[in-house]
Amino acid sequence: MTDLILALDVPDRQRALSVARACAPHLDAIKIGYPLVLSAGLSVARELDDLGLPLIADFKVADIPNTNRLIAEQVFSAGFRALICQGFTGRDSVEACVGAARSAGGLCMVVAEMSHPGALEFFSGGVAEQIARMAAGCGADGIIAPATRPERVRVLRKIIGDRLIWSPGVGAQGGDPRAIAGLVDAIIVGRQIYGAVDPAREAAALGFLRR
Ligand code: NUP
Repeated sequence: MTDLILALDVPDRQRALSVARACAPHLDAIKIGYPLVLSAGLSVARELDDLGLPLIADFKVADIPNTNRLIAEQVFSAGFRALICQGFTGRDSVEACVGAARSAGGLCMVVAEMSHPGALEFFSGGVAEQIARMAAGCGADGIIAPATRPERVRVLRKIIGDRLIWSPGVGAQGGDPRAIAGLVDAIIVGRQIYGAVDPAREAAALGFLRR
C-alpha cells in the first residue's frame, strides 16, 4: 500500500481549503510549503487541522544547525506532523531537524535527490547516495526521492532499507504513479490533483495505490 500525499501549492487560502476539504477522504496527508504559507500565513495549518489528516511542512529547510532547529521548532509547534529538510547542508544541520522532530514526536524527512531535470546538475555522481546514507545514519525517518526516476529510487531504497521514501514528481513532472508506487511509501501529488477540473475525482482516481 502506498500513501497519497496532496501537495497543496495553491496560493489562495479559500481555494486551498476547499480543495483540501474535497480531496480529504482520498488522502493520507497534506503537504504545504511556501506557496500557501506565504500567501495565507502559517495559521492555515490550524485551519487544515480540522480535516484530521497529518500535515507535512515542505520548507526544505537548508540552514546552519541553530537556524534549522529554530525553524523546525516553529513548524512542530504550529501543528505539523512532519518536516522536510535538505540533506546537502550536512549532518549537523540535518541532526538539528531530526532532534526537533524527536522532541515534538514528529517526523523528519530529508531530500536526497530532487525530481526536476536540473537536479541532476548537483544531485549526481553519488551525492544522493551519500545524503541518503547520512540521513539514515543520523536517525531521519526517511528521504524524499524522485518519482521521475524510479531507477534512482531503487538505488536509494537499498541504502535506506525500511525507512520511509516519499516521492514527488508524479503527473505534472512526468512520473508514472504505477511505476513508482511499489517502490515507495507515499507519492506526493500536486498539480495533477489541485489543477484538475474536479480535484476530488482526480484524488479518488489515485485510490488504487492505497488498496
Ligand atoms: O524533489 C522534489 N520535487 C518536488 O516536486 C522535492 C519536493 N518537495 N517537491 C515538491 O513536491 C514540490 O515543491 C511540490 O510541492 C510537489 C510536487 O508538485 P507537482 O509537481 O505534483 O505539482
